[in-house]
Amino acid sequence: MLDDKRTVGALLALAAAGPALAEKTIPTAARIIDPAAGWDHLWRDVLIDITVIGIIFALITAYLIWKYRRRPDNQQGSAPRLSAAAAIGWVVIPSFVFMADDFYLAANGWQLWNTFREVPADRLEVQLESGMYSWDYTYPNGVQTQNELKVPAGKPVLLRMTSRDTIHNHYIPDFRVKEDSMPGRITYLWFYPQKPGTHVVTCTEYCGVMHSYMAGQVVVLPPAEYQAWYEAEGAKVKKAAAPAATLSKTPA
Ligand SMILES: [Cu+2]
Repeated sequence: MLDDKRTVGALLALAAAGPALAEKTIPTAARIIDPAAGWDHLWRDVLIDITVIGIIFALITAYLIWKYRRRPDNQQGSAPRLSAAAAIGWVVIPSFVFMADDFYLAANGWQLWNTFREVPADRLEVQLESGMYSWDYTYPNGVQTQNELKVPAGKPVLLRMTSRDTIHNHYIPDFRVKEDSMPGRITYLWFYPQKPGTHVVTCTEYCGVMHSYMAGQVVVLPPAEYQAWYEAEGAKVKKAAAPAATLSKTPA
Protein backbone atom coordinates (compact mmCIF):
# COMPACT_ATOMS: atom_id res chain seq x y z
CA MET A 1 0.00 0.00 0.00
CA LEU A 2 2.75 2.39 1.03
CA ASP A 3 4.66 1.46 -2.10
CA ASP A 4 1.60 2.21 -4.22
CA LYS A 5 1.31 5.67 -2.71
CA ARG A 6 4.98 6.33 -3.29
CA THR A 7 4.70 5.23 -6.92
CA VAL A 8 1.69 7.48 -7.50
CA GLY A 9 3.53 10.40 -5.87
CA ALA A 10 6.59 9.83 -8.03
CA LEU A 11 4.42 9.59 -11.16
CA LEU A 12 2.64 12.84 -10.34
CA ALA A 13 5.95 14.59 -9.74
CA LEU A 14 7.21 13.23 -13.05
CA ALA A 15 4.05 14.36 -14.85
CA ALA A 16 4.42 17.85 -13.40
CA ALA A 17 8.11 18.02 -14.35
CA GLY A 18 7.62 16.35 -17.74
CA PRO A 19 6.34 19.21 -19.91
CA ALA A 20 8.71 21.71 -18.27
CA LEU A 21 11.69 19.48 -18.91
CA ALA A 22 10.70 18.68 -22.47
CA GLU A 23 9.98 22.19 -23.67
CA LYS A 24 12.72 24.34 -25.12
CA THR A 25 12.20 27.71 -26.69
CA ILE A 26 13.39 29.04 -30.03
CA PRO A 27 14.48 32.68 -29.50
CA THR A 28 12.48 35.37 -31.28
CA ALA A 29 15.38 36.41 -33.53
CA ALA A 30 15.95 32.90 -34.92
CA ARG A 31 14.42 31.91 -38.24
CA ILE A 32 11.50 29.58 -37.66
CA ILE A 33 11.65 26.28 -39.48
CA ASP A 34 8.26 24.81 -40.28
CA PRO A 35 8.24 21.30 -38.78
CA ALA A 36 5.54 20.23 -41.27
CA ALA A 37 7.98 20.83 -44.14
CA GLY A 38 10.58 18.77 -42.31
CA TRP A 39 8.04 15.99 -41.85
CA ASP A 40 7.24 15.92 -45.58
CA HIS A 41 10.94 15.95 -46.43
CA LEU A 42 11.69 13.01 -44.12
CA TRP A 43 8.69 11.03 -45.36
CA ARG A 44 9.86 11.52 -48.95
CA ASP A 45 13.33 10.34 -47.89
CA VAL A 46 11.85 7.21 -46.31
CA LEU A 47 9.84 6.40 -49.45
CA ILE A 48 12.79 6.97 -51.80
CA ASP A 49 15.18 4.93 -49.66
CA ILE A 50 12.93 1.92 -49.21
CA THR A 51 12.03 2.00 -52.92
CA VAL A 52 15.66 2.14 -54.09
CA ILE A 53 16.84 -0.49 -51.59
CA GLY A 54 13.81 -2.65 -52.35
CA ILE A 55 14.46 -2.53 -56.10
CA ILE A 56 18.18 -3.35 -55.69
CA PHE A 57 17.42 -6.28 -53.36
CA ALA A 58 14.63 -7.54 -55.65
CA LEU A 59 16.90 -7.37 -58.74
CA ILE A 60 19.69 -9.31 -56.98
CA THR A 61 17.18 -11.92 -55.79
CA ALA A 62 15.64 -12.25 -59.27
CA TYR A 63 19.10 -12.62 -60.84
CA LEU A 64 20.12 -15.36 -58.37
CA ILE A 65 16.83 -17.20 -58.91
CA TRP A 66 17.42 -17.07 -62.65
CA LYS A 67 21.12 -18.01 -62.40
CA TYR A 68 20.60 -21.06 -60.20
CA ARG A 69 17.41 -22.25 -61.86
CA ARG A 70 16.94 -25.92 -62.54
CA ARG A 71 17.73 -26.63 -66.22
CA PRO A 72 16.87 -30.19 -67.09
CA ASP A 73 13.65 -31.28 -65.36
CA ASN A 74 15.35 -33.86 -63.16
CA GLN A 75 18.51 -31.87 -62.28
CA GLN A 76 19.94 -32.37 -58.76
CA GLY A 77 21.54 -29.39 -56.98
CA SER A 78 25.33 -29.29 -57.42
CA ALA A 79 26.23 -25.60 -57.03
CA PRO A 80 29.70 -24.94 -55.54
CA ARG A 81 29.68 -24.10 -51.81
CA LEU A 82 30.39 -20.46 -50.86
CA SER A 83 33.72 -19.73 -49.19
CA ALA A 84 33.47 -18.53 -45.57
CA ALA A 85 34.44 -14.98 -46.66
CA ALA A 86 31.74 -14.91 -49.36
CA ALA A 87 29.10 -16.26 -46.98
CA ILE A 88 29.93 -13.60 -44.38
CA GLY A 89 30.01 -10.92 -47.09
CA TRP A 90 26.52 -11.86 -48.32
CA VAL A 91 25.19 -11.45 -44.78
CA VAL A 92 27.16 -8.42 -43.63
CA ILE A 93 27.06 -6.16 -46.70
CA PRO A 94 23.28 -6.16 -47.31
CA SER A 95 22.65 -5.84 -43.53
CA PHE A 96 25.07 -2.94 -43.37
CA VAL A 97 23.38 -1.15 -46.29
CA PHE A 98 19.97 -1.63 -44.73
CA MET A 99 21.01 -0.70 -41.19
CA ALA A 100 23.03 2.34 -42.32
CA ASP A 101 19.92 3.71 -44.00
CA ASP A 102 17.81 2.85 -40.94
CA PHE A 103 20.13 4.73 -38.62
CA TYR A 104 20.35 7.68 -41.01
CA LEU A 105 16.55 7.98 -41.11
CA ALA A 106 16.27 7.47 -37.34
CA ALA A 107 18.80 10.26 -36.70
CA ASN A 108 16.85 12.59 -38.98
CA GLY A 109 13.63 11.60 -37.23
CA TRP A 110 15.19 12.42 -33.89
CA GLN A 111 16.23 15.84 -35.12
CA LEU A 112 12.75 16.47 -36.53
CA TRP A 113 11.20 15.43 -33.20
CA ASN A 114 13.26 18.17 -31.53
CA THR A 115 11.93 20.70 -34.05
CA PHE A 116 8.39 19.66 -33.13
CA ARG A 117 9.20 20.04 -29.40
CA GLU A 118 11.04 23.39 -29.48
CA VAL A 119 8.46 26.13 -29.40
CA PRO A 120 9.18 29.57 -30.90
CA ALA A 121 9.16 32.31 -28.24
CA ASP A 122 7.18 34.59 -30.56
CA ARG A 123 3.87 32.76 -30.84
CA LEU A 124 0.15 32.82 -30.27
CA GLU A 125 -0.60 30.65 -27.25
CA VAL A 126 -4.07 29.15 -26.93
CA GLN A 127 -5.38 26.88 -24.17
CA LEU A 128 -7.32 23.85 -25.27
CA GLU A 129 -9.62 21.78 -23.11
CA SER A 130 -10.97 18.72 -24.83
CA GLY A 131 -14.04 16.83 -23.72
CA MET A 132 -16.55 14.33 -25.05
CA TYR A 133 -17.09 15.56 -27.76
CA SER A 134 -15.67 19.00 -28.44
CA TRP A 135 -12.52 21.08 -28.63
CA ASP A 136 -12.76 24.19 -26.43
CA TYR A 137 -10.19 26.89 -27.09
CA THR A 138 -9.39 29.87 -24.83
CA TYR A 139 -7.36 32.82 -26.16
CA PRO A 140 -5.05 35.04 -24.05
CA ASN A 141 -7.75 37.78 -23.87
CA GLY A 142 -10.39 35.35 -22.59
CA VAL A 143 -12.16 34.76 -25.91
CA GLN A 144 -13.50 31.21 -26.16
CA THR A 145 -14.37 29.21 -29.24
CA GLN A 146 -15.57 25.68 -29.78
CA ASN A 147 -14.38 23.38 -32.57
CA GLU A 148 -12.97 26.34 -34.47
CA LEU A 149 -9.49 27.69 -33.90
CA LYS A 150 -8.95 31.01 -35.67
CA VAL A 151 -5.29 31.94 -36.08
CA PRO A 152 -3.33 34.60 -37.99
CA ALA A 153 -1.19 33.60 -40.97
CA GLY A 154 2.56 33.88 -40.44
CA LYS A 155 2.67 33.31 -36.67
CA PRO A 156 3.48 30.05 -34.89
CA VAL A 157 0.62 28.74 -32.77
CA LEU A 158 1.11 26.85 -29.51
CA LEU A 159 -1.72 24.81 -28.02
CA ARG A 160 -1.56 23.92 -24.33
CA MET A 161 -3.88 21.07 -23.86
CA THR A 162 -5.70 19.17 -21.18
CA SER A 163 -8.88 17.15 -21.02
CA ARG A 164 -11.90 17.23 -18.69
CA ASP A 165 -12.82 13.58 -19.10
CA THR A 166 -10.82 11.04 -21.03
CA ILE A 167 -7.89 10.85 -23.43
CA HIS A 168 -8.38 12.59 -26.76
CA ASN A 169 -5.87 13.36 -29.46
CA HIS A 170 -5.81 16.68 -31.27
CA TYR A 171 -4.77 15.93 -34.84
CA ILE A 172 -4.32 18.54 -37.59
CA PRO A 173 -3.24 16.47 -40.61
CA ASP A 174 -2.30 19.48 -42.78
CA PHE A 175 0.20 20.67 -40.18
CA ARG A 176 1.49 17.14 -39.46
CA VAL A 177 0.84 17.44 -35.73
CA LYS A 178 -1.05 15.24 -33.31
CA GLU A 179 -0.80 15.02 -29.56
CA ASP A 180 -2.81 13.45 -26.74
CA SER A 181 -4.77 15.63 -24.36
CA MET A 182 -5.53 13.98 -21.05
CA PRO A 183 -6.97 14.73 -17.63
CA GLY A 184 -4.53 15.90 -14.95
CA ARG A 185 -1.75 16.65 -17.34
CA ILE A 186 -0.79 19.48 -19.67
CA THR A 187 0.61 18.59 -23.08
CA TYR A 188 1.42 20.83 -26.01
CA LEU A 189 1.88 21.01 -29.73
CA TRP A 190 2.77 23.83 -32.06
CA PHE A 191 2.39 24.46 -35.77
CA TYR A 192 3.22 27.20 -38.23
CA PRO A 193 0.33 28.35 -40.43
CA GLN A 194 1.73 30.46 -43.24
CA LYS A 195 -1.14 31.19 -45.60
CA PRO A 196 -4.87 31.78 -45.09
CA GLY A 197 -7.02 28.67 -45.42
CA THR A 198 -9.05 26.08 -43.58
CA HIS A 199 -7.67 22.85 -42.12
CA VAL A 200 -9.38 19.84 -40.59
CA VAL A 201 -8.99 18.96 -36.90
CA THR A 202 -9.97 15.50 -35.79
CA CYS A 203 -9.75 13.34 -32.67
CA THR A 204 -7.42 10.38 -33.11
CA GLU A 205 -7.82 8.64 -29.78
CA TYR A 206 -10.96 6.56 -29.44
CA CYS A 207 -12.84 8.43 -26.70
CA GLY A 208 -16.43 7.20 -26.81
CA VAL A 209 -19.37 6.44 -29.09
CA MET A 210 -19.35 9.91 -30.68
CA HIS A 211 -15.57 9.91 -31.21
CA SER A 212 -15.83 10.07 -34.98
CA TYR A 213 -17.95 13.24 -34.72
CA MET A 214 -15.26 15.01 -32.71
CA ALA A 215 -14.03 17.20 -35.52
CA GLY A 216 -13.26 20.86 -35.91
CA GLN A 217 -11.18 23.19 -38.00
CA VAL A 218 -8.27 25.56 -37.93
CA VAL A 219 -9.11 28.74 -39.83
CA VAL A 220 -6.02 30.69 -40.84
CA LEU A 221 -6.88 34.35 -41.49
CA PRO A 222 -4.85 37.22 -42.97
CA PRO A 223 -3.21 38.93 -39.93
CA ALA A 224 -5.30 42.14 -40.10
CA GLU A 225 -8.56 40.20 -40.37
CA TYR A 226 -7.54 38.01 -37.45
CA GLN A 227 -6.63 41.05 -35.34
CA ALA A 228 -10.00 42.69 -36.03
CA TRP A 229 -11.86 39.50 -35.04
CA TYR A 230 -9.70 39.00 -31.94
CA GLU A 231 -10.25 42.56 -30.71
CA ALA A 232 -13.98 42.58 -31.45
CA GLU A 233 -14.48 39.26 -29.60
CA GLY A 234 -12.22 40.46 -26.78
CA ALA A 235 -14.38 43.60 -26.38
CA LYS A 236 -17.48 41.39 -26.07
CA VAL A 237 -15.81 39.35 -23.33
CA LYS A 238 -14.86 42.56 -21.47
CA LYS A 239 -18.38 43.92 -21.78
CA ALA A 240 -19.88 40.70 -20.45
CA ALA A 241 -17.52 40.77 -17.46
CA ALA A 242 -17.97 44.52 -16.77
CA PRO A 243 -21.23 44.56 -14.69
CA ALA A 244 -19.80 42.07 -12.22
CA ALA A 245 -16.70 44.24 -11.79
CA THR A 246 -18.82 47.38 -11.17
CA LEU A 247 -21.00 45.55 -8.63
CA SER A 248 -18.05 44.29 -6.65
CA LYS A 249 -16.73 47.87 -6.33
CA THR A 250 -20.01 49.18 -4.94
CA PRO A 251 -19.68 49.62 -1.16
CA ALA A 252 -21.96 47.37 0.86
CU1 LIG B 1 -11.98 12.53 -28.57
